[in-house]
Amino acid sequence: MIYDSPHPPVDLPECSVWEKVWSNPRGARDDETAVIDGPTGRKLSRTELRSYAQRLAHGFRNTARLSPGDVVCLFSPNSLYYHMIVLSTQCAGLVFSGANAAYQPAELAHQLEDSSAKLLLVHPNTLECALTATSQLGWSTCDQTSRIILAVRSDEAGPAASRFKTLDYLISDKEMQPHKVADPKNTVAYLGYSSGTSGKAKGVRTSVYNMTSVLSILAPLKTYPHDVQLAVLPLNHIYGLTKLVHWPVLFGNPVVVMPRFELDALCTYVEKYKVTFLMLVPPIALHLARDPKVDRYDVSSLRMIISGAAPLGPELEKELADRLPKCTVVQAYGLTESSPTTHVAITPKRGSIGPLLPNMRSRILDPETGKDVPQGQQGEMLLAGPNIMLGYLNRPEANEETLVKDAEGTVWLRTGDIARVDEEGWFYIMDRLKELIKVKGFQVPPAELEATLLECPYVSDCAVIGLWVENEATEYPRAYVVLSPSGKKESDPCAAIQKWMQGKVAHYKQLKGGIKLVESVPKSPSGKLLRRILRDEAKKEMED
Ligand code: 4UW
Repeated sequence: MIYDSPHPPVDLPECSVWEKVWSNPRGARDDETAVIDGPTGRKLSRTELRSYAQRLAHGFRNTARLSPGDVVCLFSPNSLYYHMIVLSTQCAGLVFSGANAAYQPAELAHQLEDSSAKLLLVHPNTLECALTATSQLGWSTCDQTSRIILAVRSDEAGPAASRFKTLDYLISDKEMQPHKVADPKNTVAYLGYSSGTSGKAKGVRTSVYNMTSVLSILAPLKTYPHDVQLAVLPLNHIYGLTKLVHWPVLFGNPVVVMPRFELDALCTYVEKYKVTFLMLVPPIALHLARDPKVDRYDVSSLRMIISGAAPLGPELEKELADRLPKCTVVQAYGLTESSPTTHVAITPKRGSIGPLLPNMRSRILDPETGKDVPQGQQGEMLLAGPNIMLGYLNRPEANEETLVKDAEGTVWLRTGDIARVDEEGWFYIMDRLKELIKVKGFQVPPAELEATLLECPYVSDCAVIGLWVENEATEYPRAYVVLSPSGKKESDPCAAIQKWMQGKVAHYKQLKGGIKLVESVPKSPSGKLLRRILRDEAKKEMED
C-alpha cells in the first residue's frame, strides 16, 4: 500500500536555489540580522549576507575562473561565513560540497578526489589536514596556493595569510547577477557524502529542484518573525545545510552559529540571543534533559526543539519535554539522499518521526519478500517525492540498488530503515536494515572502518558494528578483530590498535565501543561479512 502525506500538496517552484532562498515570503527587512557568530557576537544583516554572497560569486566566476557545475569544497567548522559561501555557490551556478571539519587527511582526500573539487576553501584550524590531504592527492605546492583559499577574512587568517589567499581575494567589488538555472530538475547543486545502505561514503547528487522542493514541503513547520535559530549541528551535513543555512534565510530568521557543541556555550547563546528554535541530535537532547548545568541559564525563550539524525527514545523525548514545559519537543527524519527532510512531527507523539511532509509518498515492504506489509507492521521504508536525490555520483550499481522505478515510472528510494506506520499515518523508526552506524548523528560506515583496520599491521581480519550506549543516547563503533601474527606479539593488542587508529579517521569514528578479539568473523559462504550476527550478539550482551 502507498501512504500519501496527510498534508495538502504544495506548489513546487522551478527556479534556482538563490531565487527561492531570497524570495522572502514573510517580507523581512534588509537590515534584519541574518547570521550571528555566537562566540564573538559579530553579525551579518540580510543585505550584507546577500551582497557578500553575490560579490564572492563574482570572484568565483571571474577571479577563480570557475564555470557552472564546478565543485567547491568547504572544509571548515561552522563560522560566520558558512552561509555566505554556500549561498554564493548557488548564485554562481556552482556545486557546493561541505566536508566534515573533524575529517582526517584520508577522509578529506576521498571527498576531494571523488567530487573532482576544483577549489578548496579551508578554515585556518583545518589547514594542516587539508595540506596533508592535497599532497596525498599529488597537489604540488603551486596547486595548493592556487586551489586552496582560507575561508576567513585576511585579518583573521593568522600566519597562514602569508602563504594563502583569503576570502578577501575572492570577494569582488562587483555583485554577480544570479546565475539562471535552465533545468533545475537535472542540475546538481550539492554533493554531500553518505554511505547509503552499504559501502563507503558516496557523493549524493542533490539537484537544485531537490533543495527548492524541500524548502517548500517544509511548509507545515511554521516559523514566526521572532524566531531565532541556533546552528550547533555541523553545517556541512545535509540536516544543518538545509534547516540551518537555507531555511532560516528563506524565512528571515537569524541564526546564531557555534563552531562545536559545548553545553555551557549552547545555553549561554540561548539566553543571550533569545534562541527560540533548536535542531538537535539525541545526545545533545540528552544533555539538555539531564545535565544540572542547564538550570543555571534562562532558556525560557525556547519554543521548539526538533531531534533527528538518529533514534531518540520516547522516554528521553518525554524527559526533555518535562524539563522544558513551555517548549514543544518533537522528532523529524531525513536522509542525505532525500535532501533530507521527509517527516516532521509537528505536534508531539512520543517516539514518532511524524507523518509524511506534503508531496511525499511512502511504502513499507517486507525485506524478505519485497511485498507491502499491512499497516501497523514493520518493514523497510521506501520514499518517493520531489526531494529524492538524482543518484550517487559515478556509482551505477549503488543507484540501481537504492533507486527503484515502479511500473508508473515513480522512483522510490530504499532508505534501509525499518519503520512502521500507526493507524493515524504517523511513522516510527524501529531498526536499521542497512549497515550504517550513527555516532551522535554522524555517519560512520562500517565498511570504511573495516578497510582502515585491515591496513593496520596488527589486524588480519575484522568486522565493525554499532553498539548502542543507552546513557549517552548514541551508538559507538565496536570492532571484532582477528589478530595478525604481529598483533599476537603485542602485550596489549587492543590498545595498540586503538592507538594506530588515531589520526586515521575522524574522532567520532574512533572505536569507542571497544575492540573484541575473536578467532574469526562470521561470513556467508560467498565471503560476505555477516555483521547482523555480531549485532544480535552485542545486543544480547548489553541486555544481560
Ligand atoms: N530517528 C531514527 C530519526 C532519524 C534517524 C535520521 O546522515 P544521514 O544521511 O541524514 C540524516 C538527516 C537527518 C535529518 C534531516 C532532516 C531533518 O529535518 C531532520 O530533522 C530532525 C533530520 O541524519 O542519515 C540518515 C539516516 O539517519 C537515521 C536513519 O537511519 C537514516 O537513514 N535517522 N533521522 N529521527 N533514525
